[in-house]
Order: sequence, then C-alpha cells, then structure tokens
Amino acid sequence: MGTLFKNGTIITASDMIQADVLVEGEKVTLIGSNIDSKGHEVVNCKGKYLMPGGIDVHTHLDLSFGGTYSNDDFDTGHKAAAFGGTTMHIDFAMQPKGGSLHDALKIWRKKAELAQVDYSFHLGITDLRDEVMDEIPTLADEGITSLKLFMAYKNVFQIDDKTLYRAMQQAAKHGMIVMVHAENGDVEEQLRLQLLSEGKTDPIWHYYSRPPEIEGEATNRAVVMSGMTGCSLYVVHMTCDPAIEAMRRGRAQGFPVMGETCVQYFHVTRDKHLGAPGFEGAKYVCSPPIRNLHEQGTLWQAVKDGTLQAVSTDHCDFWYEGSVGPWQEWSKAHNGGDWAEFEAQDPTYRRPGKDLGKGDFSKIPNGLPGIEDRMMVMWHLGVNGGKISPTRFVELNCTNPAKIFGMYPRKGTISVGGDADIVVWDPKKSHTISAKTHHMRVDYNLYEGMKVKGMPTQVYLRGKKVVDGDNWYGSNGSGQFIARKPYAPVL
Ligand code: DUC
Ligand code: ZN
Ligand code: ZN
Repeated sequence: MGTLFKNGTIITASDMIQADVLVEGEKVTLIGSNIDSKGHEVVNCKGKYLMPGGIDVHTHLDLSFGGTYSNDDFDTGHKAAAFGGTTMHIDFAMQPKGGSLHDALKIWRKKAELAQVDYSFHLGITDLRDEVMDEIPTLADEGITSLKLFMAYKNVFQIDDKTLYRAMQQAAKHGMIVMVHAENGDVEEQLRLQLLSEGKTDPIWHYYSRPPEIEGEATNRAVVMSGMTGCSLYVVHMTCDPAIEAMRRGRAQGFPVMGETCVQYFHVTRDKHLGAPGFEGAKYVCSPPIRNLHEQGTLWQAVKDGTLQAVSTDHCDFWYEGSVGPWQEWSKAHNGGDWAEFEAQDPTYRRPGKDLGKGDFSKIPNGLPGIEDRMMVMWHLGVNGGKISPTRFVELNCTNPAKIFGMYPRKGTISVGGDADIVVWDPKKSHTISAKTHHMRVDYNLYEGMKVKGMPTQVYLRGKKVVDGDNWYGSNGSGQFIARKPYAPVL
C-alpha cells in the first residue's frame, strides 16, 4: 500500500502541474493523471500545492558560541523545521581547537542522534594544519563535500587568507565546495574596540562595528580567490550592495561563485529593530548585521536575477532572557564541562542568552531564530508580495540547495525515484506568527504578529507523515544523515 496525493498542483523549480503523486516506501514511484487509488491511502490535495521539502543549508544547532550554546538542538530544531515545511538541513560541524575534522564529526554525529528530519554537515575549518589538509579528501568519501571558513570572529573561528587559499586549492582538487562567512574580522575588531572605548555599548553599535564595507571587501577577496583556484565558492548570508556587487563581478568573469541570503534580511531592519530602545535590539544581533529597507530591495533584485541562488536562515537562536550565572560557575568548576551533562541536571534551566551582552554589545551572542519561519515568510513576502514566482520560491528554498550541495535529485524536487519529502501547502491558509505558538526553543520571534497567507498543512519525510496540522508524528532517530556527492554543479 502506498500514499496517493490526489488532485493537487505540484510545484517544482521549473513547472506547476496538476498531477497525482504516488509514494511507496520512502520514494516517489509514480506521477501522473488519475492514478488508480485502489489499495492506497489517499491524501486529497484539492486546492493545495505539493512542494518538495524545504532544505535549509545554513543552521547552527546546539552550537557552542558566544559564551553559551544556541538553544535549538537536533530535537527541537528539527520539529520546528518540519512544522515550517523544512525536511532537511545542513549544520556546521566546527573543528575544535587543536582537534581534527573527524573530531568535529564525532561531536556533531552525537548531537544528531536526536534527529527527527534529515541532515548533513558542512565541515567548519578553524585550524588548517598539514594533517588537516590531508584529512579533507577523506570527507568526500564519507559524503561530506562542503567546507566552511570564517573570515571574521577574530580569535574564535577566523582564519587568514593563506588558509582560505590553501583550503580552496585542496577543495578544488577533490570537487568540494568552499563556503565563507565574509566579513573582514581584523577591521571589525578595530572598529569594535574603538566603539567600546568611546562608551558605545548599546546593541545598535553592533551594526557600526560591522558596516557593509567590511562584508563587501571580504566577499571580493573570496571571489577573487575562487577565480584564481577554480574552487566553487558559496558565500553565506549576503546582506548588502558591496557584497552583491562583488558577487556580480565574479559571476560576470565566469568564476564559479554563488551565494545566499537569509530570510531575516528581508524583514528586520537596523533602524526599527536593532535600534529599538533599551536592550530590545539585542534580539536582532547577528552577523553580518541586519541592514535597512534599501538593502532589502538589493537582495530581492539579487534573488530575482540569479546573482543569489538560495535562501537559508543561519538559524542560531539564543534566549532573550536566558540565565547567566549557574552555567558559568559550573563550567569553571568542571574545566569547560559538557553542556548536555550540565543541562540534564535541570532541564527547565535556560541556557545563557542575549542577556550576556547587557552593557556591552560585543558580548551579545550573535544569531537569530528562523528555521521554522523561512518558508512561510518567503512565500508571504516573496510570492504573495509579487517579488518571486512559486517556481522560483521552490528553486531558492528546495532545489538549488540540493543541487549546489550534491544531493539532487534525491532531494530538492518531486520526481520519480526521489525521496518522498513532500509538503502539502495550503496557499489560502492564514497564520499569525508568534513566539507563543512557534515550535522553536526561544522566547521571541522575529516576525511576531506577521499574518502570513500560505503554510504547510501536512509534511512528509521520506514517505512518512511527520506533521499534520498542529500534530507531530516524527520521532527521535528517524532523521537520516544524507551522503552528498562531490563535483556538484555551479549554478
Ligand atoms: N552569524 C550569526 O549571527 N550567528 C552564527 C554565526 C554567524 O556567522
Ligand atoms: Zn556566518
Ligand atoms: Zn552561520
């Protein structure tokens, strides 16, 4: 017996067609008109769209960062993702200081034991010793074909130009893609120290420590290195004109360069949100910083004209009102300590959050929630707002992420032989986004009060229903690691 999705309209990156979809086991086995329903469970999709499950290629679940850990893990973050129509994500497994890339994988595989939806890892390189260079090709054998390097976060994740260049040379040799967080971390450090020394400590000053110029400069540097090495480059969370212009120049020269922006950059602004009175602006501290209405126009143009290929979230959420003291004391007493061990003692205890940065913007943990909201907000602002077509919506949120990161057509489309990750989408259903009802483990929502029209009603992961309305049917451990292929296309 299979599951037969009847009377719906399938949206792929190229077409909108009325057809039935038959799912048997974990795969789509037939697409056609009037498929006989005998022996199958029928899902009536009249008036609904059928889309491939969303893929968010940029998340940080349970990340040790900024003196704490991001809130959502592979349990809560996965449920939230699925309620929003995302059935797969790629998280960043960060190389521990002094450790190997496989040490990172070990840590992240452990986190992923909770997985409720499908996932993969990008390998975040922080220390490219010779033996780490040699390790890179072995990742591809294990289905990990993307590396990430940070050009910012001095003394934390930041690498130097030589490291980036060498990583690109090695990646190019093995058909892997290099991703960069592009901001000039040295200039950021200088600006930050200067601002703090002038007593400028409110959240809004975070913006001025990371102006568009330092994003544009670093993006340009990475784009040029991509041209020199022939390495495929994917620039994450692009936000502003100088960065977009650098990307356009590289593409015009035929360099293998691609980029994404994140959904929040289409909504929150420096002036209204980051500049809110008191400490409220801390809720919106992320890097690169949120910009203004002008940049929103730039980004819509870039996703429309193909300068950018994907939209992700950079989901990395922290409590607005966390709890600062006990974890710090415990971790001091345990020489760093393991967060899970600490948290298990009192599961109601909140991880320290944005409140770490009261009185000093540079101590506010960087990151925002969004894994649940991406598809609904992009549909609402993009499709309902007349900015992008439904097919481009699918391309940006599902298909291109799968192609760029080497898992198409298994993921990212609805086609015979592909995984049956299917979102039944009701374009007429309205929903008011709120922290009171969302599934992310965080006490605020960037889109609080936004009334969106269009949302998932049922979500299937490899043929199994995980979401139906407000009900959850997934389970820990049923999310799978998805092995990815090298030599993915440059779009
Ligand atoms: N930016 C953020 O805002 N959070 C996580 C990491 C990053 O680069
Ligand atoms: Zn980043
Ligand atoms: Zn990130």
